[in-house]
Amino acid sequence: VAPRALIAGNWKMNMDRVSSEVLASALAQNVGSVAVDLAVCPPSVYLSPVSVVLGSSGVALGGQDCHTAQNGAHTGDVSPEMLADLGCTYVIVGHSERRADHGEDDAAVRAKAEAARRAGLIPIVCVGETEAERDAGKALDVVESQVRGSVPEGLTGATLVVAYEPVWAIGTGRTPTADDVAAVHAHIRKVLGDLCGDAANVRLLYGGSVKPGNAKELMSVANVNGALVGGASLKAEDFLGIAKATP
Ligand code: G2H
Repeated sequence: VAPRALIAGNWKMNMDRVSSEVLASALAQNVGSVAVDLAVCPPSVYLSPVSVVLGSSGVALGGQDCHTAQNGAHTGDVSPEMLADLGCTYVIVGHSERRADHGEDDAAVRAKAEAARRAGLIPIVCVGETEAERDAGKALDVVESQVRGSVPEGLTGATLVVAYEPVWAIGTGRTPTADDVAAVHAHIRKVLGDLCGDAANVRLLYGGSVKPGNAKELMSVANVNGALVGGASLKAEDFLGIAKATP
């Protein structure tokens, strides 16, 4: 049996306080109409108001990044314990925008994933090849090396989510073919077999230009257990449309 799908919204650096609350409220009111798990990852400054609006609706909350330390002299950073304190269940680590903008390598991402577990959070570990790497026929090798370098050993389906996000598909409107996604996800599942006791239960999300119009095809691919959604997570109708298209 495949794990229950997770549709997670990565709001990135978008929204303001009021629009965050309006969006969260719409999701909280409609979560009962979808048969998948929903999560939203707002900017850290809006976690608290969004948490209040989500309440006990069942829509989960996540951070977009975390530091490795619990506290200390780290100006501007947020610890996983702080995210947990605000009611987060998840934290995204190693998003390609973090890897590119903040020089995070696999070792840094892995340390963040370990810190997330220390705080009781479920890390959503992101991996994905660049366009040049895909064109060179290296997509599977690159993704395998990112998974081996970024995913701590010993996690389980209950404590780990992995998101495959081809860098060239992020925010571009371009997506890989279903066959390409199937090949990468099958490979990630196989590699996780070396790292996790129950790799079959780890949710593998696809991310990169997921929209209501392509969700059915992408979410029906073998070994795809949900989506990490950026742009289309900013409108309740689109986000719920993706959730409804997910088996
Ligand atoms: C990929 C995705 C969300 P978008 O980064 O993580 O963003 O759906 O806008 O391509």
